[in-house]
Amino acid sequence: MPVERTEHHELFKYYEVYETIGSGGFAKVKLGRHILTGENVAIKIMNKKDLGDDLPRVKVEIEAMKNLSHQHVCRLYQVIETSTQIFMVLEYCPGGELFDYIIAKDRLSEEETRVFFRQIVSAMAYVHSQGYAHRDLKPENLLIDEDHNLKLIDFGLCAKPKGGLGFELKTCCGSPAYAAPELIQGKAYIGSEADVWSMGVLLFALLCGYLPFDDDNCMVLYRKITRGTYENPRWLSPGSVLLLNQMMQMDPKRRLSVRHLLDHPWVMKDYNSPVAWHSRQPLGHIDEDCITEMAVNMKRSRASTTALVKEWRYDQTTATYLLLLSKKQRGKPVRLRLEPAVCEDSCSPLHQGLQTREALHFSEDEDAVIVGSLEFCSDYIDDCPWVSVANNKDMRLASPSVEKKCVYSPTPERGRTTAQHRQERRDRDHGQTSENKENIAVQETDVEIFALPPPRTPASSKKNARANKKVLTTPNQNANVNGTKTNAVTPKGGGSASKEPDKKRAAEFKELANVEILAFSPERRSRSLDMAVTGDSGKKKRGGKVFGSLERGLDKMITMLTPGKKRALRDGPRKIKVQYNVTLTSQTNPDQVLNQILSILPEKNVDFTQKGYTLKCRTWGDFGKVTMAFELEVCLLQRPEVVGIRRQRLKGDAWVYKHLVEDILSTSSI
Ligand code: 6BB
Repeated sequence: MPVERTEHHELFKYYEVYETIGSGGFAKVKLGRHILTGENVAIKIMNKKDLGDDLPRVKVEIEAMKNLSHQHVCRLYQVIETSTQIFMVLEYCPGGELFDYIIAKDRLSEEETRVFFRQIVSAMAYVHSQGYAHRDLKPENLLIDEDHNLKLIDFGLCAKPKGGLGFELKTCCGSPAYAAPELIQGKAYIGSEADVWSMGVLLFALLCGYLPFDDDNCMVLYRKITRGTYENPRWLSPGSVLLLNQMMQMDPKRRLSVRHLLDHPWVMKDYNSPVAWHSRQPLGHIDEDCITEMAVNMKRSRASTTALVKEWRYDQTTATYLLLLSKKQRGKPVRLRLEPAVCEDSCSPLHQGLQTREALHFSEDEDAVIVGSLEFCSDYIDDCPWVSVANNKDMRLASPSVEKKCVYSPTPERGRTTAQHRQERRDRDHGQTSENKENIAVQETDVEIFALPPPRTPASSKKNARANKKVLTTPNQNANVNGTKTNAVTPKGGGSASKEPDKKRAAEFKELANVEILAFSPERRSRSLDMAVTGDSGKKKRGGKVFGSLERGLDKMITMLTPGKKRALRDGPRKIKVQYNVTLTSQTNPDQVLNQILSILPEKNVDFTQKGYTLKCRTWGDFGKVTMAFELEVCLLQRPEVVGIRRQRLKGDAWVYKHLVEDILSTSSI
């Protein structure tokens, strides 16, 4: 999706744009930071030409999201439309997809499921109350925010029947595995009833870690759904079995309604209160503190500021108001960055010479990283509250891996060395302003979970932009066993708080560090794999044979290394803290783990490019289309001191990805 500089004018005026965190369909989602509030956002980027017939879907999504404001629905802040692009600026959910959370834990306990499920019921009751059916409910469409609360996303398939939700719909849409039988059969259906079926499938996935109806073959899958029979694994409580049965009723009229779910005994257990589904952020309400701050900043009267906000144009005014409100709700000061005196003119990406192609590159390559204005702000960097703060919690794909990159790429990119990272961190820490500290303090929770990116300084980034360019002009391409182009080991350089009882959940989230060790011990991984295939609890044992063959593989890999490659590996993998998308190994040698994975990928028909310890993996479909894209990064964990593998799905079916990655990691015998 190469994008012209001019097309991003509006975006860069208000946001710093970081790396891609996912893509699907015709959208790419990038991390961003709203310059005026300093708040993180997710930016969904769509190219109108690529959208083609899907353009109406985007319009539907935008219209729906403008009308929805709820604690468990992802908030839309701003829409920027150019002649070729549409940008949706959305609420930031650093916890990623519920899907990844489930697979990281294998499955959730009934208690944890209940916490999430109550939030899902709350969101759906609200969405239905506004006359919408979502029609694409699945764990990939529920994101986890920084307080570990769920946020519903992707309203592209939603419907708002003119006569109300009681009116029938005809379009069959959504993901087949979650689709109600009446949809599959092409019958007219009631949107809210179909949503309840999907919620039943979702509940099953939470409690079991796999789907009730699943098959690679679509027709077989449809038959399973229309038969409506699934197996209840032995660990389900009688209460769970009953609820699932009531939700996955073939006859939509006999299915539970969301209204009945609100105070269902299973849902109420341990809470003794029905689900609170009313919006805590109703659309009409205007917050006076936010208005005051905006009025001061804009040098306008409060009355005219209020009038401007009330237009709800989903422009910079709406975004600033909503993000300020979000700050307030999270206990942060209701403050905007001073402009223009301190650094608007000097630090705004718009004014920072970002016009250079190099600085602005968006590309097909997921790696292309745009880091707002940082490198162009040398004189002001310590004074700009948001510029030097590395509070973007999920920057894993950004600078550290870029520096190690050595793939053929049409895009110029920047890179730095580990030593520079360290120096930059020292510089950053030294020059931190009080506002920086405030920003860091409130994000401590995340620091526990997500690795922070090393900050950038203008000088170092520029220097390395040049250095990295050189690397990119001398790619080292090899062919893998599939005959596809693959880069072998050639790294370069250094290697709204919810009122549901969520405090407890946030603490649990932090404790994931411990849970993970259990969840991803080799035994557990193979159990999960077996479970997915056979439905039993799996007791697969590993023999010494696998280890022997791996050692042979490793030997082969080491022999293949050129001095340059060895140097690259010497700089080592990233050190990160345990997060739930990290699989722990029992090994302490990252190179060994890397080589084990490298030797397995071709066997699994996975094409990859390597950047240091990060493997960017792809699978291809019949028509030369990428069916799946994901990353595997070998990293060092601190507690316990073992090698971990960070996984990140970028594209493709979530469950197919789960099976494939489990397969790779268990075959690698790590
Ligand atoms: C969104 C988001 C909001 O992402 C690929 C698709 C909001 C994503 C996020 C994250 C991880 C880290 C930091 C932020 C609205 N629509 C779509 C959105 C879709 C991608 C999610 C990840 N998988 N925050 N984040 F997901």
